[in-house]
Amino acid sequence: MVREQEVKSAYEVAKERYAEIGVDTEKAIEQLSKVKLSIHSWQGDDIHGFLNPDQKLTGGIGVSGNYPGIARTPDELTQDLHEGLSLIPGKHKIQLHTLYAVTDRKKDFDEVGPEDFKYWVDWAKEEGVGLDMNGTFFSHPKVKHNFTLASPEKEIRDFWIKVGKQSRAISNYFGEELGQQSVNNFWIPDGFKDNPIDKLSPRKRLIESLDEIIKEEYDEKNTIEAFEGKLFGTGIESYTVGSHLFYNNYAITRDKLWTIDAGHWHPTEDVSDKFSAFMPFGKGLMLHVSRPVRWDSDHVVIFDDALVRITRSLVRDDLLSKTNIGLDFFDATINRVAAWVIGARSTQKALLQAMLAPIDDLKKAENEYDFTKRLAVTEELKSFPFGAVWDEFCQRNNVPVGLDWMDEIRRYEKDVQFKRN
Ligand code: RNT
Ligand code: ZN
Repeated sequence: MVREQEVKSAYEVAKERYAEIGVDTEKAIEQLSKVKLSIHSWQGDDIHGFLNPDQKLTGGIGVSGNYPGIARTPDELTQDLHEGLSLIPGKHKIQLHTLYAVTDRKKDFDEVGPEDFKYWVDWAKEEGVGLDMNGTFFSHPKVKHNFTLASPEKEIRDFWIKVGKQSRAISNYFGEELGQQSVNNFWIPDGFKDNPIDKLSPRKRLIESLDEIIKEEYDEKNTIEAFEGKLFGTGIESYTVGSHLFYNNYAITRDKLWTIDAGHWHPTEDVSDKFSAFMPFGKGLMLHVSRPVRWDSDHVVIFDDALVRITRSLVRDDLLSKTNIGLDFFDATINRVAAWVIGARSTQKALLQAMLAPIDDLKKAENEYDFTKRLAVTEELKSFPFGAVWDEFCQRNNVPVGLDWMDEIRRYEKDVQFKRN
C-alpha cells in the first residue's frame, strides 16, 4: 500500500513536469494502452514446437543456452505464456508458427490446418489475446540445400507452397474466431553459402511460389500477409533469395505488409530510418523487434539506442496504426519467461518515452529552422521523469511495478519450471 501511494505521488510530480512543456501524460498512457505487442511463442521453447521437436533447428538461425525449465508440451508453453503475460501491462497478441500445431496424430507441415490450432484459439479466447501466424519453412527434411519456395525442384516448391497456403487458412481462422486481424508472416531461409552463378532465377521462382500461395482471396479483416527479408543466415552467407529489396518490392506490388526484423541488416544500418521511406508507398509494416549483437544473434530486446530509435520513428511519424510490433528473439541462457517479460516491457517503455514528447511543437520548430530548440528539447527530455509514468502505467494495469516482477519469476521457476526437469 505504501508503494502504491509512492507510485501515485511520483506520477503526480512527473505529470506536472511534463505539463510544463506541453506534454499530457494521461494521453500518453492512453496511447500506450492501445499498442498490442505480438509476443513470439518460440522464446518459450527454443523454437522446437510440437510437430517434430527432435529435429535440429535449421534455416541458419540458432538458439544457445540450456537454462532449466523449458516448455515441452502445449500445456507447459501456454502456462508459461500466461505467466509472462501476467507481468506485462496491457492486452497483446501471440505469434505462432506451423510448428506449434497441436495435432491428434502425427502430421507433416503441409497437412496441418485450422483444426490443429483449435487448442490455441480456445486458449487465446480464455486469455483475451489475439493470434498472429508464421508458416514454418525450416527445421524439416524438405528444406533441401537451404531451399524451399525458391527450390529448383518443383516437388520441393510444391510441398512448401502447400505449407504456405495452409498457414493462410490458419491465420484466417485466427482472425475469424478472435475478431481481430491476424498477421501471417513469411520468412524463408533460401540462399547459398557460396557465390551463385544465377541470382535471378531463384527470385523468379520465389515470386511464382508466393503468387500461387496468395492466390486465394481472404478477407483482410481476418488475415493479411507480411514478408520478411534478410541479409544472410549462418551457412547462407553469400546470397539470400528473399532479400530486403525483393520483399520491399513484393509487398508494394501485392499490397501486403513488409516485415522489418531489426537483426536482419548490416550492423551499422538504422532500421528505424526505413519506416518513413516505405510507408508513403506501402500498406503497412510488421516489425520483428530483436537485438543483433554483432550479427543476427536474436538477443533479448533491451532499452538501447536502437530500440529507442525504432519507437521514436513510429511515434513521431504517426505510424503506430499501420505497424504491427512483433518481437523476435530467443535466448536460452536465462529464464525464458523472464526473457519475454524483459523484451516486452523494454519495448513498451521505449514507446512510452517516445510518446512523452512535445512532438507537434518540435515539428513546428523544425519547420521554422529552429534547430537549436529541437536539439535542446530532445536532449533535456532524456532526463525527464518518464519512469514515474511507466510505474503508474504498470500499477493501473495491475502488473508488478519496478523489479517486483522478478520475485514472481523466482517463485514460478521454483514451483513450476524447475520441477519439469
Ligand atoms: C529468421 C527470422 C524469423 C524467425 C522466426 C522464428 O531470421 O527472423 O522471423 O526468427 O520465424
Ligand atoms: Zn524475424
